[in-house]
Amino acid sequence: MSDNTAHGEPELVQLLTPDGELIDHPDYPLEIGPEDIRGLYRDLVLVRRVDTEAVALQRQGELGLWASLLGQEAAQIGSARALRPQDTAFPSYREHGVAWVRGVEPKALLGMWRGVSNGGWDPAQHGLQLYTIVIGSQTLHATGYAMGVQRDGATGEDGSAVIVYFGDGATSQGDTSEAFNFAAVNNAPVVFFLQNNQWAISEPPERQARVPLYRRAAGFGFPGVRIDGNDVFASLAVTRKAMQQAREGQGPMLIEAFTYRMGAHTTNDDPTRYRVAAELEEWKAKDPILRLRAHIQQQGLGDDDFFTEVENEADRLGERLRSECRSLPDPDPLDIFHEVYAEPNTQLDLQRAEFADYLASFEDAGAEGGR
Ligand SMILES: Cc1ncc(C[n+]2csc(CCOP(=O)(O)OP(=O)(O)O)c2C)c(N)n1
Ligand SMILES: [Mg+2]
Repeated sequence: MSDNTAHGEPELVQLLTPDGELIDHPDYPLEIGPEDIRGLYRDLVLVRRVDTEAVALQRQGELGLWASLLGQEAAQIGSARALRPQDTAFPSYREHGVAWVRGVEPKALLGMWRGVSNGGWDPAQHGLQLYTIVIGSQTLHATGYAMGVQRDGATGEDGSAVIVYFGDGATSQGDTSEAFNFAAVNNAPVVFFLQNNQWAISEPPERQARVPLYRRAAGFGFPGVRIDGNDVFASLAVTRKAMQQAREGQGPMLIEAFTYRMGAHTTNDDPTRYRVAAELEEWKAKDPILRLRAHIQQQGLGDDDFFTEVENEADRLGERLRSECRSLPDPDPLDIFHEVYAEPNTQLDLQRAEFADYLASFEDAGAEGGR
């Protein structure tokens, strides 16, 4: 496959057009039945609802912050549905769709963004590591982990592989380049899943790279491909193949999912300060949910009852999340000390005691009738 079309534009693997039409791709066959297609639609709709509710909860003061995945549902759901239970995923902080597929309860995500938990789920149980805010750092964690998987002899046709999610902005971090190189020279079973959502807060990709990001893999000696990130089928089929190749000892691959962050960077951000409304309108026409809905309707894979049931399920989910979020218990302030080391140690004991005294000083002040 050549790197360029005749017009010099990068190729984009697309299996599902914005109109809902299915296109065959010689390298990435889509092996999926009607039940799974309906399942993908349900995932997309429910995850968008989790996101919408979370943004609203933040606006009502119930969450400290939220990073919206609006627009990136297909990239996340497709790639995560390509994983096997024994695979391990390393997320950034916007991977609510991946968490959903890996069986993490949305209320665990809400707990983290509400500030009442330090993570929220057991990484080993879900095959999903905790969210990482330090941009790009998880690419190194994933590569090291993949090298461990390789050394444990856990790869092979029925074995496991690793996937790491990161953003366009993360490609400007040294960590990401180091991870690419380590993965390449060690032939590590890791898939680099880059969601190019066109923005790193207020920085567009043109200010971060002179070449399309997927081509960077070639310089490190492994394949890179750009996919339509709003196409859940492309995300599924390409990730499946990349994970299988990684398991079978063919080393890393970079998948650049070309998508768009339709919301703000986080609830603290106002994107109208740095991007024009027309851009959003252009991407709305490529909405990942609308195109799968169109496909299902055109192919007669689901009737009105199906769509109504998914909508009703989303309503029930929203209602449940609102009440679960409001009733999340506040942790004991000293709990944080339990989460640092597996074994106790003197330094930490001293710090805990000092912090306990500090907290008690407020109670004393209150008892003395102070402020
Ligand atoms: C090492 C580091 N530097 C800077 C930041 C501040 N920061 C938070 S998000 C962000 C942009 C990340 O953009 P991108 O990788 O495209 O991910 P996106 O938010 O678009 O999903 C930056 C610079 C950080 N969290 N970590
Ligand atoms: Mg980005």
